[in-house]
Amino acid sequence: MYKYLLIALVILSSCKKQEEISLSQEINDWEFKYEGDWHKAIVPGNNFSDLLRHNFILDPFYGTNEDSVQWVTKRDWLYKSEFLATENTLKKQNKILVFYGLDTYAKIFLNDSLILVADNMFRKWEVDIKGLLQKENELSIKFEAVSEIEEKTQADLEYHLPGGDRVFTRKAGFHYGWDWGAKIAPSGIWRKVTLESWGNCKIKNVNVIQNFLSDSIAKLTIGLEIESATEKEISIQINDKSYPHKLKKGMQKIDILYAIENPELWWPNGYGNQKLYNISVSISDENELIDSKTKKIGLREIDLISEKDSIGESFYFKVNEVPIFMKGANYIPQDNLQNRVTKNHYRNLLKDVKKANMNMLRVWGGGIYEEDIFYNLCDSLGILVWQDFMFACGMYPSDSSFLENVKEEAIYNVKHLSHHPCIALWCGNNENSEGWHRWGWQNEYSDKQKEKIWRGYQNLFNEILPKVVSENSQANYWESSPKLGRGNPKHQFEGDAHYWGVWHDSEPFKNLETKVPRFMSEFGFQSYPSLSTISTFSDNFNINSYEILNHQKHPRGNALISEYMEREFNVPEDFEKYIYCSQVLQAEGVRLGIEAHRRKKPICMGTLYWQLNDCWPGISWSSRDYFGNWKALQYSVQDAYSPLFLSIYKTKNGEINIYGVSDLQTEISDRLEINIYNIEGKLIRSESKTIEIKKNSSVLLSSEKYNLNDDDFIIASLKNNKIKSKTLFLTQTKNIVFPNPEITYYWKGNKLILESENTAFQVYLHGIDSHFSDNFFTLLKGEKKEIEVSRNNFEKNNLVIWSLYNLNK
Ligand code: BMA
Repeated sequence: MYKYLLIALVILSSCKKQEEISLSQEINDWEFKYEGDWHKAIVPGNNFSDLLRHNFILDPFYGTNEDSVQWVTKRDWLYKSEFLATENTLKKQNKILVFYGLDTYAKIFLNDSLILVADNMFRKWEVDIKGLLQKENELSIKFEAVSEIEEKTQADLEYHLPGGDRVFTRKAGFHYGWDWGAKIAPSGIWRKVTLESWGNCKIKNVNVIQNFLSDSIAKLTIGLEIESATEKEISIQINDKSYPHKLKKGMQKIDILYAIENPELWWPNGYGNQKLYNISVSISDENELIDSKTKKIGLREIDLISEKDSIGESFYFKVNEVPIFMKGANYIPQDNLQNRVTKNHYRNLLKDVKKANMNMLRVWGGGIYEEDIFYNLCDSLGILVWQDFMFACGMYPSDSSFLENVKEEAIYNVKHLSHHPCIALWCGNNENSEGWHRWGWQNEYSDKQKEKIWRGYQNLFNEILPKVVSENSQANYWESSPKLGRGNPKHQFEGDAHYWGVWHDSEPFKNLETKVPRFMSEFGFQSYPSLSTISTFSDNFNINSYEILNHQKHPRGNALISEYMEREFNVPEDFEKYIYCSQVLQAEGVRLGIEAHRRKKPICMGTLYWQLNDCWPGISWSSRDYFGNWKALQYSVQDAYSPLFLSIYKTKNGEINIYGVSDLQTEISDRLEINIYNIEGKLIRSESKTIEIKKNSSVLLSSEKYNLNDDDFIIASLKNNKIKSKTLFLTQTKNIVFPNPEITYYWKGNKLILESENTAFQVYLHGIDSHFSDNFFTLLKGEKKEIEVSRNNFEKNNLVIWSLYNLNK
C-alpha cells in the first residue's frame, strides 16, 4: 500500500527550493523477511528488533536465550518499502537517496535497479536517483550474512588477523560479543533514510574554522561546499550578514571570514559556562531562499600537550590555556539494538555524567560513532569527548579497498562532528598497538607477514587517519590508547595508560596508589548489578546459575570478584548481600585509584575509569547499569570527582596523609578538621588547623602517625567549604565487628530522613524502585541525614536499609 506522501509529506528542510523527505517510519511502511512472508518492520531499526516485535525470537537478553538467536546473524535479510514521489519532487532537477546508516553488507535496489552496494555501517551513503525515481517506487535492500562475507574475505588472505574475522567488517566490534556484552549482531537500516531533491544548487556542507580567539574577538572562517548546476549570482547570508557571490558550475568551496565580537568562551563542566553560538548559513537568488544549514558552535581552544619532560612525556589537555584535569569514564553503546536507545536514555545518562562532576567521556573504539544527540548534549553540558575511531583490540586489513572504505568513513565522521566544541581528541584505536607489541600476537607470523601487518597499521593510524583529522577539523589526534602497554615500564611515564594490573593480573587495589601514569585512560573493576536488574534476565538467584553465568562475559570475572572480595570482606552467602558487597568492593577499589590519580596532579592529569555504562543487563565494570540504576561506584565517583576534594589514605609507613585537591580557579583557605572515632562512633580525637589550597593544585595538608586501634576510623573535613573525605578504615572490613547501627527513619513526602543509634557504614538503601540522592554513605552516630527519593511509584514500606553490619553479622 502506498502512503500518500502528498498528504503525509514531511518536509524536513525549511526552504522552498530544497526538499528533504523522510523515508523512515514516520511515513513509510517497511517490511522485512528472510524467507516466506513479508512482515512489518520499523526503520530505523534492525532485524532483531523486528523479529522481537513479532515474537519470532525470544528476548535475547533473557536467561541463556542469546544462544538461541545466533541463527539470525547467519541469514540474509530483505527489507522493502513502497513510496510515492510527489509531483514537486519529480519536477526537481536533482534527486538523491540518503542512507545515514546501513548495517552492514547491503545491496540497495530502486525499482529493481541496483543503485548501491554498501559495506560500512559507519558511513553515510548518498545515491543519485535522477533517472530512476518514478511516481510509484519500490525501495528494497538485501543485507547479506556478515559471517559469510567474512569467511570469503578470510579465504583470500594467507593468514588470520588478531581480533578474528570481525576485523574485515566495518561494523561495531561489540556486536560480536565483548568481555562485558552479549554476542548479538543485528543487521538492518539502523539510521534514517531520506529522499532529497533540489533545483540546481545546494549547500553540501558547512565547516567552521576558528582562526583566532581573544576576549575581544573570535575570527572564524565559514567554509561552504556548494554544488551548482549553473553559473549564477547568489547572496550568502551568515546570521545577519550578507555576502554577494558568483557561483561557478560544479562543486566549489567558498571561504568567508566572519567575526564574533566580545565572544563568550565555551568551558568544560566545572570551569565556566557552555556558551553556544548559532552559525546560520543560507543562500538565495533574486530574494528566494535556495538552501540553508545551521551549525551550533562553541568558542574554545583545546590542546593536547604531549611533550618530553623530566619524567617522560606529558599527556594533558589545555582548554582556553587552562590545564584541565580530566575526570570521567569510558563510554560504550547503550544497547546492542541501537534503535531502543531513546533521546531520554541519552539525556538521563549525560545528566548523570554531569552530576558526577565529570568533564570527559571516552567513546571507546569497539562501539559506534554516537548519535547527534549525544554530542549535542555533551556540548551543552560541558562534557569533553575523547573520540576513538572504531578500531579495537585487533589488527586490520591493509588492502587498498579496505583503506579507501575506512578513509571515507573517517572523512564523513570527522566532518560531521567537527563543529562540536565537545570534541577534544580523535584517537586512532583501542589497544591495537598494545596488543601487537605485548599480547604475543606476533608469534604466529613470518617476518614478512609481520612487516606487512605493521606497515598496514602504520599506514592507517599514522598516515591516513591523522591526515583526515587535520584536513577536516582542528581537533587533536592520538595514534592509539594506550600509548604503551603495561608490559612496558615506560607506560607509567609517557602518554596515556590502561592499567589492568588490578583486575586482570589480580594485583591488590593498593597498587593503584603507586602505579600512577600521566593520564589514566582505562582501569576498573567489575560488580554485579542490583537484584532488580538481575531479575530482568533470571529468577535463579545463584551466582553459578546458567542464566547468571551467561551474563558474565569475562572468562575469569566471577572468580576475580570473589578473590578480591575474600581479601576485604567476609564473603556473604546470601545472593543479594553478595551483590551489595561486590558493589562496595568495586566502589572503594576504583575510588582508591581515582584519589591517587587526583593527588598526583599535575604529573597525572586525568582519570577515565572503565566503564560508565552497559549495553545489556550484565555483570560488568559499569558504574551505571543497563537500566540507568546507580551502582555504589556511581555514588562514590560523584564524590571523588568533586572540584574541591579531600583525599585521605594510610601510607606504607603508617602515616595518615590528607591531600587537598582543587580544580577550582581560585585559591581557598579553610580549616581542616581531622576526627578520629572508635567503632562505636565515639569521637576519640579531634584536631584542626588552617590550610590553604592553591588554585588548580594538589597539596599535602597533613601527614601524621596516630596510635590507633585497628577498628578506629578517620574522617577529615573542610569546615567552611563543607567537604568531607571518605571514611578511612585502618584494616580490612572483615576484621571489624560492627555494632548494630539501629537506623530509624521517617518520610517527609518524598524525602527520607534517617538517623542512626550507632555509626553505620556503606548505608545501602534499596528494595524500592527508585533513585536516592545519596547511597552507600557513612551515617555517624546521632547524625540526621535527608535523602531525596525520585521516581514516584514506589511502595514506601518496601524500603530495606543495610550497612556493613549486615555483611559481618
Ligand atoms: C579494556 C577495554 C575493553 C575491555 C576492558 C575490560 O582494555 O578496551 O577492550 O572490555 O578492557 O577488559
